[in-house]
Amino acid sequence: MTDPKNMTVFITGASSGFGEASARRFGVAGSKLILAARRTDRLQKLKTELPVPVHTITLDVRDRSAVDTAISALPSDFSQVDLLINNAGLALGTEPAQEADLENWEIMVDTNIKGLLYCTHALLKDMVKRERGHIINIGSVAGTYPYPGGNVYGGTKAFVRQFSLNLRLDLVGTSIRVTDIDPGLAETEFSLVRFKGDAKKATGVYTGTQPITGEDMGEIIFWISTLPPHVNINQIEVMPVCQAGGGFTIHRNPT
Ligand code: NDP
Ligand code: 8X3
Repeated sequence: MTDPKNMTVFITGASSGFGEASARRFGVAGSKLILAARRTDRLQKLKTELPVPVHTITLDVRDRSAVDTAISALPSDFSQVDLLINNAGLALGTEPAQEADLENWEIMVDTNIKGLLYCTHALLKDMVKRERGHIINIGSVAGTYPYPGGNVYGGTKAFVRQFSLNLRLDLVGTSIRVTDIDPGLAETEFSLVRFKGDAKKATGVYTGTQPITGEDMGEIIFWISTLPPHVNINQIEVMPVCQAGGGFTIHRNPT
């Protein structure tokens, strides 16, 4: 087992949902934590609740120079990152493409794709140099199964999956591990963000279901990263029992 007590874990999007739950899971296990997100107050509060050394970074992962600066300015006792959890991400809207807001598309691309790349690029070289590291990318089932209105969000998550597999290939011959996790329906602040604060619409997504929780994801991420160092989980798809992969849609003309 990879000992969590000897790990420095960098989590993007640690202010809620999967990221926050992962911080709590690794915190209980004794890992040193670097927690990044835009909402400083959330990170500060979380820090006070965790029993381990925590370095917080107010960071918008879309800002390439801010990512580079934050990583090069890590305090020396946090500078050797063993696990990067590229979790910061979002969906905006469910409109069909022909009605979608281009601004929403750009934000999703900039966050889910470019933000993930900036963080990866900033940390990867040092991991390779130290022959120690693991990058866990949070994709989505939306990257595999199309659904109405999933257009660009699904596209960004397909990128995450394929980039992870390609990254893994480039890193063969090093000790660095790469994992893509593709969750399905999970109740976090995800839908509230997607529907721009419309709580009724967001709650409706989960009505009558038992979705995955942040804690479920924290446990899965913790398991993957604490397996023996020679074991790499390449990709994992997780759905709640109430969900399954989609089928085809056929539009029929009235007869
Ligand atoms: P939440 O909305 O609860 O959490 C998203 C996190 O991402 C927040 O901490 C938010 O922090 C952070 N974030 C968003 N934009 C940025 C940014 N530009 N810079 C830095 N941080 C940012 O949702 P989840 O926990 O569910 O989402 C986590 C990941 O899981 C996302 O990548 C999402 O796409 C993916 N996912 C979610 C599923 C779900 O159904 N919930 C299913 C499959 C995948 P802040 O706003 O403070 O910056
Ligand atoms: C989130 C899963 O199906 O709501 O990535 O898009 S879904």
